[in-house]
Amino acid sequence: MTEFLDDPAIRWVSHSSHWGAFDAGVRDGRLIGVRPFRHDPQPSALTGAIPDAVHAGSRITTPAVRRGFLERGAASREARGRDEFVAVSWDEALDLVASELERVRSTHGNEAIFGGSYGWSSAGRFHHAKTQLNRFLNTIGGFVGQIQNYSIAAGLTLLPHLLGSTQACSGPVTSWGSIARNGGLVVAFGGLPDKNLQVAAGGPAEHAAPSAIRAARAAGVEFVNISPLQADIDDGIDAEWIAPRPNTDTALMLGIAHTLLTEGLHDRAFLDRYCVGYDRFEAYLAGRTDGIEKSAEWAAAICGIAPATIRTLARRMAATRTMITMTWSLQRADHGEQPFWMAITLAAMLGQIGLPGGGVAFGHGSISGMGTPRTEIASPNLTAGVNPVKTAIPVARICDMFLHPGEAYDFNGRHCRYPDIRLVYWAGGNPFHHHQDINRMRTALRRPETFIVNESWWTATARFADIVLPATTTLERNDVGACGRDRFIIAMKQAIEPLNDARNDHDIFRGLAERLGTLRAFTEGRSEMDWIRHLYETAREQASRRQVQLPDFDSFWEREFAEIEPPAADFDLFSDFRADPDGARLNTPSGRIEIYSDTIAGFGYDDCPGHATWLEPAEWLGSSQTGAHPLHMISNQPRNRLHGQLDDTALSRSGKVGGREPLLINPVDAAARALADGDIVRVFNARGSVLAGVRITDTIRPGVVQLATGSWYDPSDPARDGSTDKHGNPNVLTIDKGTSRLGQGPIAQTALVEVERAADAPPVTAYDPPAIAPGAKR
Ligand SMILES: Nc1nc2c(c(=O)[nH]1)N[C@H]1C(S)=C(S)[C@@H](COP(=O)(O)OP(=O)(O)OC[C@H]3O[C@@H](n4cnc5c(=O)[nH]c(N)nc54)[C@H](O)[C@@H]3O)O[C@H]1N2
Ligand SMILES: Nc1nc2c(c(=O)[nH]1)N[C@H]1C(S)=C(S)[C@@H](COP(=O)(O)OP(=O)(O)OC[C@H]3O[C@@H](n4cnc5c(=O)[nH]c(N)nc54)[C@H](O)[C@@H]3O)O[C@H]1N2
Ligand SMILES: [Mo]
Repeated sequence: MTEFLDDPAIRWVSHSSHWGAFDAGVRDGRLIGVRPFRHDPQPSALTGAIPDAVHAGSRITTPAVRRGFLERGAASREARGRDEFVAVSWDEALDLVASELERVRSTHGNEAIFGGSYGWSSAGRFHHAKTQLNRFLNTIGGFVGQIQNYSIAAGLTLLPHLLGSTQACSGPVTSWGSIARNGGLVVAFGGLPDKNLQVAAGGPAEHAAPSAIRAARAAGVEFVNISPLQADIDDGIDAEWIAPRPNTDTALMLGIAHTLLTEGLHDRAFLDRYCVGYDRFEAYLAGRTDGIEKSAEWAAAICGIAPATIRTLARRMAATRTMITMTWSLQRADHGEQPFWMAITLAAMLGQIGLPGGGVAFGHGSISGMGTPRTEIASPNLTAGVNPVKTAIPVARICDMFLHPGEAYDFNGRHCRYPDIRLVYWAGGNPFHHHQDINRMRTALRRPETFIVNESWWTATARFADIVLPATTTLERNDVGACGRDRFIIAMKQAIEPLNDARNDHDIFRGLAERLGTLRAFTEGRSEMDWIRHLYETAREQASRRQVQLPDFDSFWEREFAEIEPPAADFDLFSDFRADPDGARLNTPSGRIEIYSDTIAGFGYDDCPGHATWLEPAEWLGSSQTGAHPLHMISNQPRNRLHGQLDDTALSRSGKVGGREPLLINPVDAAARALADGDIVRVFNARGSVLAGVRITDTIRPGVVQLATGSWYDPSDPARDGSTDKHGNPNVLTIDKGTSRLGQGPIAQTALVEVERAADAPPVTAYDPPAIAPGAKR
């Protein structure tokens, strides 16, 4: 990289991304390299992949319409994902989209338009594609949306009932500084994977967590990594590794709680003063309600950890200042509410919630900035406005909605009905990346009459659309980058001209708003730079009301970043509640921590009762289904990408095995199948099959395999549902079901599979753009 840094012909342009801020090096209208933001102590390698992504062959080069849709409209929807595309002009494409929107809203009403459009979009806060789409749709009468997110759907729904807010999982949470100064032990369920700490929505300009974790270790804090994967805590931290069966952490924690109870190590005074419902939980723990004591032996039989290990850990947690931190992944599993509820219950029994460096939190290992909180101010953000349509579905119930219009479902105490969707518009998300059971989704996505996608690359979602509109990448436009968990606001300056025929999402919706007569409401008369200035100045004004001074817009734009001073003090979650439980009561019905929730119990859900409970997941290593599919698949976040973003780059490809996503497998399981490192295997279950490349390692628990998310879905026969994905997208294998009737969250971490050597290994073609026929009228 260094040889070009001094080249005087290179122009360096300030920019940012979900994985960090950087300067983009531009020569002759091309992005040729990046150099990391100078105030970033540990820049992510992901920024280095940006030039590859921007200039990838998989960029969409023209507005395109599926041939069947062009000729026969909605009647051709069965051909979605099978048809060829025809190139059209921007005017033709926008006319067609506008007339489809008009047709659907005048015939069926706005409740037939699905604009939830879940997805991370880009870091720039003005050109945030999903918000631009939602804002535009609001001007034409609204749309059906999605609530919660794929990351922490169950947690976001559960925690307000127990703790009165979502803060314990959305942050800020207890700071690493406090843990270093006051803590003794960090028990990390799901570990603290450094791969995840590269990322935060809107741009982590300062990657502060990895060094803060190392500093806590250097200060003498000890770490326990409770995860099927040893690599979930960096080697340098020297953590003890306890590897339970996946999705059995609730049973493990019950075993720990039982030890605390029988050895009198639980804090009765804390439970009495700060919590409600402990006695009802204790009756369950001790087996008074169901005749089963949740002893260490009972837990061991479920989670596969020796009773002595469970007891030792319980005593150690009680003997020192302990922080229980849990990654979000644990609630992306069947009954994912339970591990979160049980972690809170266990922390309450230890009596350390609200003490410096102790207690419980969710996500220290999930995303940058969770344990390195900054002064709380609002970031620059585009608002979507008011949606006249009040119907929104739990985020991960999209396919149920398409497949079962009008049907009833339960959600967080409410009885709801799925709307009847005719038109789907996606911008800034990739359901073929994020949603479970892709083969089921292929069927579901053929139900609506019209499917429109704005994308920069030919993702599987774009390939499944009727109308595809090519969007610019951030480097092709001006914006402001800001993340609610980071101290820096970054000027994202346009580095290159829009490539090919791409347009900004904002300009796409401007063109549609013009056609539908809502231009003024959509743009409010502002240009791109007017908007960026406006968003920044609004945030600056709000900050100054909280005694945080930011430079004016012109100074910010010239200096290229604005900095919020780091907070002087450590932060401890719930310290105010601990100091004054009456004055700072929680926003729960009791004002206390609800170990037993009357509200949730009152919903009468057998899949989410009134206190933390061990409930068998739909599939797990203790189930009867292990005969045909004996391995539990973990599909966690990828190290070399953000979800599906950046997959078409040398960096992401460098991590693959034989061009496929690596499948981590224990030597015992590999030997039983006569597999060697580097083999291409077929990973399968009743829902589908994918090819992957074998990586044998004893850093994974026997019986568990790991296949990270993000390799672009690449069906060997795109015309047929159920054909093998050649590339290793785990969502071909995952289950499309809600965590429970409470949270209805996605359950990607619950899936059994079998693995065998692949009979043949056709080449990966996911990055090859589809053939596009020239349009007649061009
Ligand atoms: N099996 C399994 N599945 C999972 C998970 C898991 O752990 N396991 N995790 C889940 C989680 S936590 C999440 S958050 C989701 C993530 O799911 P998504 O957020 O849908 O994944 P991304 O790949 O980030 O999709 C963003 C898309 O927006 C496009 N894009 C970027 N910038 C722009 C732009 O300016 N304009 C337009 N129009 N498009 C743009 C990108 O090219 C990309 O295709 O996945 C979920 N799915
Ligand atoms: N590099 C990179 N970083 C990312 C992302 C990315 O795509 N790439 N995505 C970002 C997003 S959108 C999100 S929401 C966060 C998600 O953050 P997380 O949900 O925390 O991320 P994961 O990597 O899915 O899970 C963390 C670890 O939990 C372990 N685990 C899985 N199931 C179980 C279980 O049942 N029990 C136990 N004890 N451990 C289990 C896995 O081994 C896994 O490595 O990550 C963010 N960070
Ligand atoms: Mo996420």
